[in-house]
Amino acid sequence: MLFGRKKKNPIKIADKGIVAWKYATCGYCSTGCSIEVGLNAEGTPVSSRGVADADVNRGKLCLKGIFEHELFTSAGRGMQPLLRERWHEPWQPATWDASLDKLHDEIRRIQTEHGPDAFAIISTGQMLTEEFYTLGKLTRGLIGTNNYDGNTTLCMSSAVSGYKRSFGSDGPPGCYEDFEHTDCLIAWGSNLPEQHPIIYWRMKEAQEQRNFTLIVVDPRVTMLAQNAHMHLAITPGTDVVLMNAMMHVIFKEGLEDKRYIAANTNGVEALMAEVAKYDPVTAAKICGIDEDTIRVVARTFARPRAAGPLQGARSSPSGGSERSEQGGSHSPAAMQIWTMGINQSTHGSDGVVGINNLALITGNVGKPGGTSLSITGQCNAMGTREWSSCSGLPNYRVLENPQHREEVAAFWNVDPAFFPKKRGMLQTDIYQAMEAGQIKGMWLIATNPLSSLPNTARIRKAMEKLEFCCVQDCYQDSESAQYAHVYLPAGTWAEKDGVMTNTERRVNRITPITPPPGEAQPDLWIFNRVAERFNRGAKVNFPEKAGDIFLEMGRLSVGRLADISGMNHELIEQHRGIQWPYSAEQAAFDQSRGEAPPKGGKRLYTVDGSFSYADGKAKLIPLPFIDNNEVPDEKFPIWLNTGRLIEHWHGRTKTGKIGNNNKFSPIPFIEISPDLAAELGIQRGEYVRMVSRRGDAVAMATPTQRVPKNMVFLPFHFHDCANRLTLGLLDPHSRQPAYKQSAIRIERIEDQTAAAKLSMEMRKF
Ligand SMILES: Nc1nc2c(c(=O)[nH]1)N[C@H]1C(S)=C(S)[C@@H](COP(=O)(O)OP(=O)(O)OC[C@H]3O[C@@H](n4cnc5c(=O)[nH]c(N)nc54)[C@H](O)[C@@H]3O)O[C@H]1N2
Ligand SMILES: Nc1nc2c(c(=O)[nH]1)N[C@H]1C(S)=C(S)[C@@H](COP(=O)(O)OP(=O)(O)OC[C@H]3O[C@@H](n4cnc5c(=O)[nH]c(N)nc54)[C@H](O)[C@@H]3O)O[C@H]1N2
Ligand code: SF4
Ligand SMILES: [Mo]
Repeated sequence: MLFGRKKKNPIKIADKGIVAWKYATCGYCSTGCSIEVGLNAEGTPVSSRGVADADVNRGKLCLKGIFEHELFTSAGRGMQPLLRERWHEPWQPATWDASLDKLHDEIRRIQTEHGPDAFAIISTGQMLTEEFYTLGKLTRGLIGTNNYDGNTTLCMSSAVSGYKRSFGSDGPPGCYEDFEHTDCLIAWGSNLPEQHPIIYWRMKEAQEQRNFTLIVVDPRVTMLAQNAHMHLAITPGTDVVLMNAMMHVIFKEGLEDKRYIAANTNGVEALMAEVAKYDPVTAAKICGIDEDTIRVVARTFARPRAAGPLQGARSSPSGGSERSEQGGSHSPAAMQIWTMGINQSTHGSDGVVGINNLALITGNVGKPGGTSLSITGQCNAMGTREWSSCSGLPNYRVLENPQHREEVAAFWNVDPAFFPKKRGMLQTDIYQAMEAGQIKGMWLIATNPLSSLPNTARIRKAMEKLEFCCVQDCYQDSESAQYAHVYLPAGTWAEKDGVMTNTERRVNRITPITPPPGEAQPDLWIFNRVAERFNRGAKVNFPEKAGDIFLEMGRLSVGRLADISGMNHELIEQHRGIQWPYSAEQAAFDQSRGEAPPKGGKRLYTVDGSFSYADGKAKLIPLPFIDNNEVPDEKFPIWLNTGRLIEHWHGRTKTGKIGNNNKFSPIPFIEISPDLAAELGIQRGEYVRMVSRRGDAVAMATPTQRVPKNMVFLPFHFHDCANRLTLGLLDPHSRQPAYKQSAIRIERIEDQTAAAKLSMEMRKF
């Protein structure tokens, strides 16, 4: 007998008439989920699903991945190249030839008139790796500007800089499987359930099995904090103080791993001398975490099993010894992950070094469950770090090293003297140079600084000053295109062919599922056409096919940290991604064993003395703390914390047009404490005005206990909103902006109708 809904109104899953599924990797976040897109008989993409036998996501997707196929036909896509003489004039449709000639001619004109570095190229973490490599070859090998950088300066540059300072090279040493081996996880400034939902799911599954201790450091009660054994609501921007105090306790109580420190590190004496100043009593006054909590967290991290499960924790159902992958027993392991709460700070690079210090002094690098794992942001922020040449030359080679310059010049057939001898400006510095009139032209590729850089008013002024700007974006309505003289319509995601690298160094494949709309072209095609214009005489080789470019990159990677010489497009797709390093030698060995899946590199630095510094040792670096942030005061008494929501992606050029994403938060809002709202006379659902020293913005008030009384949280996804307010002081090492620490005041708005109208304008789409 049928009951209820089954009988009355059974749910029917619409038959979309899918005849084929095609393979890709999700193009939003760096989790790197394997996706299949379903095509109907007409070849139209109509559905997306997770790939069951992919190790990363095991069949799952989050709500961005599930609707990703809707991008192909979403509103605002660029269909043809556009040209205009001045940025405030109307656009004129143009041919590809005319647009690309214009780009070439303006680059050369500006370089001739003002010097080679007066033209800047800004790239992204959201293209495919073969595209990054090709753009790098074009920029470093033919165009020759040293002011070439990417939006990763807004995102991962603190992690990159911190890894380089500690370990001698960039490259996250851990993997998702570490959750299955760890005894303690500290998450610093990372809202995993919303920003990396499938990594969160992997972590949660592992935690349900073994109930390791989870400690979350975040000024907000995020969903991750709600799930933690301990939530440390830190004073914004002071994580380094907490880290120093934890190290103080670890050394004082003799909890450090002396053998590991002796075999693998330099600098322990200087570190001990510095952290001696950060006793928990003194530190507590700065970072807002009480002294007892500091001690418990330090002990739990250094001795995760001796400390036993924290309050509320169930005892671990499985013992310890079987956790070693090799089958033998291994010591308790503790790991740390972090994201923008650390990187986006004036102490971003130091925060990363502090995390690495904690990992090194307790011997928690390169072992199962013991790692210091930066959770990457954009889908291919890793690919750009490895291959774009933004910060140097391919595969973590640096411009400062003459041997690296020689190697790459010989490989590309260019003159090594053409390469600069040191890295040029980073993106944030490039904007300041634009303001100062040193940079006259710009090519923006897959990034939207007018929405994403701090202090929009200043960015506008800088963009208005440009003699020439080219925007290459899959959407014509990106805010930055307002200031462009040339607009190049690009394909996106699975309209293109190539690979991306995820947070755990897994290289995964995207196959071209559908062509770009109208006359739009894949970014790779655009770079190759630009290259033809600079490569008279075809001196440098630019292969057309992504698969061939990948093999070329493989040859350039032999013996390097990110060795991919054992991979090719087919093998990658077949195994749903392979982690680097994976050398040709390893591939030959794997092949000789028959069908076994490739043994890519799960972890880095797994044996003593294998760090990238010349002596194989990592550096322990003292971190004195100077508070240079903008902090709340009488005039601007509230912290402005900015970040993200699960349903939206950055400036919403994509998710703002997908109904099933946009409906969850179509207008800007703030999380505000009910007590603060009451004090200001603000009701739930009313619009408020936020004022900083830079500007003002309007958002709807949603009272919630998630934020302390002296802080509001504002998602930065909305047009002309969060970054009108942010200051974005730069980290001295990474030049990354402190997006999460600005001071504002909040004002009640009398005329709610006018405010609602303004807020609708901010939704833009
Ligand atoms: N849905 C969705 N997912 C995304 C993205 C997206 O736009 N949408 N973007 C991707 C990208 S590029 C990135 S970089 C990642 C970002 O991923 P996350 O960094 O996890 O996300 P955010 O919301 O920027 O910030 C994380 C947390 O940092 C906290 N925080 C603020 N100040 C401090 C501080 O001083 N100390 C500490 N410890 N924490 C602090 C905030 O309260 C916030 O909860 O997400 C990626 N995933
Ligand atoms: N206040 C505040 N500001 C922030 C942050 C914060 O936490 N708070 N976070 C910062 C961080 S971590 C990041 S990563 C940045 C992100 O900053 P942006 O890079 O500016 O953000 P997106 O909106 O993702 O911009 C990507 C652009 O590329 C286009 N695009 C997408 N795919 C393709 C493609 O395949 N080809 C081409 N040619 N175009 C494509 C999109 O339409 C979009 O216009 O924002 C930063 N800004
Ligand atoms: S978790 Fe990230 S990679 Fe996976 S489906 Fe969601 S947005 Fe895509
Ligand atoms: Mo990011």
